[in-house]
Formats: sequence, C-alpha cells, structure tokens
Amino acid sequence: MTIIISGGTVVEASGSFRGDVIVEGSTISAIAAPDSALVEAAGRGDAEIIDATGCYVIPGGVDVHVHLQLPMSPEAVSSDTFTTGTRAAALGGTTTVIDFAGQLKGTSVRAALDERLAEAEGACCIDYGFHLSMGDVHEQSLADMRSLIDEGLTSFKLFMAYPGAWYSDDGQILRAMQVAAETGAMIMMHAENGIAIDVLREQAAARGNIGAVWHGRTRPPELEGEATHRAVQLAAVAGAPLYIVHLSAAEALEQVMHARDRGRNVFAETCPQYLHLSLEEHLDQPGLDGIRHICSPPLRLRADRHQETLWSGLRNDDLSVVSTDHCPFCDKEKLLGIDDFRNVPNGLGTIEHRMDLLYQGVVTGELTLPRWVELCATTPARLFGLQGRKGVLSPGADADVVIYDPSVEHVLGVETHHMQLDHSAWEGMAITGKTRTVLSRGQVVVRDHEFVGRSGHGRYLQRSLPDPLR
Ligand code: DUC
Ligand code: ZN
Ligand code: ZN
Repeated sequence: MTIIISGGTVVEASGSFRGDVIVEGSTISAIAAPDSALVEAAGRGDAEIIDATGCYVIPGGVDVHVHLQLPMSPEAVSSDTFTTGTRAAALGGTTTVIDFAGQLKGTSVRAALDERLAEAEGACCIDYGFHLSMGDVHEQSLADMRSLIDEGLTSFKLFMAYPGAWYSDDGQILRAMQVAAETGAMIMMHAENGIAIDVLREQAAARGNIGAVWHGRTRPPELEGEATHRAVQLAAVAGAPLYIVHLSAAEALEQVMHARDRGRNVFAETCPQYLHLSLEEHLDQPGLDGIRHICSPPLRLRADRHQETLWSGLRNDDLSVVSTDHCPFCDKEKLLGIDDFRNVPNGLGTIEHRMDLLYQGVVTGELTLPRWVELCATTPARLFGLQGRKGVLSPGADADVVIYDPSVEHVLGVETHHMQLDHSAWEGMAITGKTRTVLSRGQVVVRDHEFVGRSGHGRYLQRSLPDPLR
C-alpha cells in the first residue's frame, strides 16, 4: 500500500521545505519535490493521497517519559491505561511512548520488566518501550542491568529523592553509572535531594502547613540544583552519559549548562507543566484546584523567572527534550491528600497535549519549527536508542507521520480531551494548532481529528544503545 502525503510543508530537525512524503507499507520510502517524477510514479497505482495543504508534515512525536496504569500506591493507580493513554497520545500527535518498569525494594529487575511487558501486551495503540526504574541497586540488579541492555532495554532511572522507597545513595548511583559507562546505556536521574526535602516536609506538617502549596515550598529549587550538580559530578567520575528527567528549576539548568559547556554528555528534559504553569497561579489554590497540580518536582514560582530560563534553555540546546511525565490521577485519588499534601499522588495528565503546548513556543517566537520537531521527536528518539527508526522522516524510517494544522484554534479541558481523567490541569488554555491526521508505521490511526486506530497495533520497541552525540 502506498500513501502520498502531498501539498504540505515538511518540517524536520534540520529545516523545513515544501515536499511530499511517500509511504510504502510501514516505512517512508522518499520525500520528494511536489509534482516530481518520483511522486508521479508513486501515485500511478492505487496510492492513497492525503492532502496536507496548509499543514506541517512532521515526524510522529516521541514522548520518552510517561506513566500509564502506574500503581503509585495500593489506592492510587494512574488513570490512563495502556490503551486510553496511547490513544490520547496519538490524537495529540505522539506516535511513540516510553514508559517505566519499576523495580521496588526487595524485588527483581527481571520480574519488574516481565510484569510491565505483560500488562502492555496487545493494549497499546502506538509503539511503546520501557525504561527501568531502579529502586534497589545491588550486585544482582547491576548484573541484571547488563542482560536487559542485551535485550534492548537501554535506559535506567535512578532517584535521589524518596528515601525509604526509590532512593539510591551516592554509592549506589555511582555503581549503576559505572555499568552504564561500560555498556553505553543511559542513566536517567530524578534529581532532587530527598533527604533534605523530607526534613522540610516533616517540619511543615508539624507546623500545620499541609495545603497543596507546601508541596512546592518543601521542594525548593536549590535542592533540585544541588542534586543535579551531584549527579553531574558522579556521572563525570563514572564516565557515563547522564539524562536529567523533569527538570523544572533554573538552578538545575545552570548545572546542566555548565556540564555541557565543559563538553560532557549531560542532557536534560523539561515538561510542558514547567513551561506553562506556576506555583502561584496553579499550585497555591485551595481544595481540589491546588492538589490537582501536585507533581514532582513541583511547579515553580513564576516570579522567579524559571519559565523564561527554561524556554531559553530549549532554544540554545541546554535542554534537549520535552516529555510529559504523564502521570494522571482522578480526583478520587488526588483527594486522598486533601488534608495533607504528603498523601497526594504526584502527577499531571499531559500526554495528549505535548505537541500543542510546545507548538505555542513556535507561535510566540520562542522556538523555530525545526527546533519544535527536534525537541519533541528527533532528539528523544536518538537519546533512547530509536535513531533511524523514529523521530525522523528519512527513507527507511518507520512511517510515523503527523499532519499538523497550524490554523486550528481550540481550548484544552476535560470536556474535549481524550485522556481517562476527570479534570484537566490545562483547563481553559487556548491553543493555536492541532494534530489533524496521524500515521503509525504506515497505518492511519487518526484521520481528520478522529481516532481510527486500534489497541494492539502498538508494538514493543527493543531499543539500541543511545546515540550520545551532542
Ligand atoms: N517522578 C516521576 O518521574 N514521575 C512521577 C513522580 C516522580 O517523582
Ligand atoms: Zn521522577
Ligand atoms: Zn515520571
């Protein structure tokens, strides 16, 4: 089956131009000048022509940080399933997601991955992969890291936060980084100083400060900056590449910037919530409105200009990726902490809106079109071992293609979103631009804003080692 996406403006990380994308079966066969002999030849059989006039034709988005049906606690499981979350992702222009298998203390890495693979099997509407969250670094789990890498799981998340649960001490972190240095795997770091944060949390609660805003006030940006600094230095000692997840604070970005200026393979992602939402306007609200905006790291003070710093980091490549950290909880679960911020499950639902929320940076002039594509598709694919397959529109790559209509105006909110979530952290936000049509491996899964795909279409991605070229 041949599909020709014609009449649009092709946008890749390297630039944009008028071109037609020719899809043969599940891969891209060519990008050709409109009306060229190549397009004419491709269209001679029973090719389907999709008109992209007035639209951008971009590689499908790659969201490398999502949490679908994640049991945060026995009472709180993130509300999007592998099916509902990947369907919403597709509607928003994302065609690949990477979720996490989580190794809890006392459990094995192998079992954690097998469990997640079984849960996702046959359920996803787009292609998916897993990182491994390591909650128990010891001889066996370090050995298991190596076998997972051989099987195509090539990235491992460690935590400097959550003592008593996910936390790794500096020695454990160094040892995992040494394995990454030897093998070429990527270490992803949750960089917040959890020991100091726990002191602040206890002190706040003892004084009766238990509202949502105290979630933010007890996780100050300095403690994200400090942990980021430590992670960078440990990675330098180990000689390993490092990827800082969900970077929210100017203090942390400064550390990444210095490391990159010294030529280190240090990368960081930020998330749309840190670019658009703030502690004053969203977290510091009474009742449900505040706790709906609890995520970790927390939303930061707009007055401290973190957002401006992050946008400039996206522009000048100190920040490499935008992912969502999609981890939605319905009000029933959020309300578990209505009387104490410490009991609120952390996370927001954004998987459907990432491409739109970043495109607003193009609308306002913060980003160029190619940079939008690079941040949302090309670099995340490259850093997580999907180079050549995902995030590009090159011949031979999977035909994951999005037709994005920049002329559509819409408003985000619970009435219109497709995430399995009974509220929206993004309620009322006006957006210019919308995903119109989406191909996943050559199959149309969204046509004219309607989902036409199916659960089970998505395949598990065994990944190569990351390409750490800066
Ligand atoms: N870290 C994440 O990456 N997601 C949810 C909560 C957290 O601490
Ligand atoms: Zn985290
Ligand atoms: Zn996360």
